[in-house]
Amino acid sequence: MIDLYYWPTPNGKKVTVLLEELGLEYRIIPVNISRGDQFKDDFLKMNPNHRMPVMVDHAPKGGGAPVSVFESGAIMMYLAEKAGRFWPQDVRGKYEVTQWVIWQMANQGPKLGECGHFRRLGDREGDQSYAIRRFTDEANRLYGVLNNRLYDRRWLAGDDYTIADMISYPWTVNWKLQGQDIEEFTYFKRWFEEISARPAVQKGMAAGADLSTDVTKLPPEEQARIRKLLYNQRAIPVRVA
Ligand SMILES: N[C@@H](CCC(=O)N[C@@H](CS)C(=O)NCC(=O)O)C(=O)O
Repeated sequence: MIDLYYWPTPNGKKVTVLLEELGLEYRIIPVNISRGDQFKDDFLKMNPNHRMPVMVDHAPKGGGAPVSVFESGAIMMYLAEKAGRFWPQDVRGKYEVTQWVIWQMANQGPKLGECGHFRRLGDREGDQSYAIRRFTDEANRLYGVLNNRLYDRRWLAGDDYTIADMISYPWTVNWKLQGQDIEEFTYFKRWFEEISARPAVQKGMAAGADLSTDVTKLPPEEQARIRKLLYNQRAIPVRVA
């Protein structure tokens, strides 16, 4: 059985999409990041970076103690390798996919995350026009990278649908909120629509939908509490035994 420590955000949904595509049985353990579950001692033991998702496989290949993995990209590699699907293991195929998984983790996820952050912030922290322009342009550049890649191939790694596509998809669902126009990116749009139509993707994207709340509908004091918890985080002091 796979335990997935999860909250319904794009980084979590990458993993539920893959789990649904693989048809693996899994159990969602909610990590309410607006309540600070990511800072609890038991969670920090699994992920010192205090971020969800984390996966624990209680039946790893070869047996033995459960295997715990953090970072969505590493989790997806683990699951695809275990299942022997969506990540070829011959040297060319493997790195064709791996480079896009790393691209997503190092570029698309972090930059689109900042783009959303500054576009949502409003004027609470003063003038954000430079940051908004910087990250909206960066988002545009990244959609261009996908569009160019998909101009002459169906999927990011070529003919086959892989974890490279699954990991890059959830962050693109909010293209409008990231200040982008999907019509500018014909080849990306074709890929986006093809993935969106997959039943397993729809199921994975809906996982834990009952957990999420629309923060903008919460009372102002509650919104301020959540901002205080999530924004401007600094180092956690060492827990001395
Ligand atoms: N690179 C990490 C990023 C994970 C991440 O940023 N998770 C966010 C939610 S999308 C989180 O747990 N945030 C908690 C916080 O900001 O305190 C991954 O892909 O797993």
